[in-house]
Amino acid sequence: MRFALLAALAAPFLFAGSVSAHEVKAGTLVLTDLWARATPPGAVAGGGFMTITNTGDQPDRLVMFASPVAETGEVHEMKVEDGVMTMRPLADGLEIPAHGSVTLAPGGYHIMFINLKEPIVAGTDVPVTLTFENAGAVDTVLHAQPIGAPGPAGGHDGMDMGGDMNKGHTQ
Ligand SMILES: [Cu+2]
Repeated sequence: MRFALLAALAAPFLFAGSVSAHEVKAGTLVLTDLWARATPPGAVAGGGFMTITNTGDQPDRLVMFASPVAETGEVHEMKVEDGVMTMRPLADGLEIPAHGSVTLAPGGYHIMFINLKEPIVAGTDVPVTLTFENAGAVDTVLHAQPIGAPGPAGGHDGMDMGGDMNKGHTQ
């Protein structure tokens, strides 16, 4: 009986495994909706996304990203220039304004896994380290969503972005 009761209690948490279930606090920052997009076998790059809210009076910056599943990581901006979707590393990092929030999402800001050592598999948690100028290094996980998933912030450019990512980072 006790086991059955525990199972019943646990079930809602198990099924609440959505991307918003997990929240990370670091200094004045709160990280939510932490997710990554699954990659097909052989893909060299992948994208990670989240919302970062700054409750403090000082701006902070996401300056570095690393993960054991990739050789390197970069903080990227994606936008349309002259009708072409391009992306580039943010040399000074990504600013999180004081009392503001920034959402990393497909088609916009993202963290980029470069030279993946293994595919990102949907349903798994991908370990990452995010380094902020003020809040310091934050170790957490991204919940991997299916290939092409638009994620919690929407977007319909899933497959296009995957193609661009591969082109952008293949020598
Ligand atoms: Cu990128």
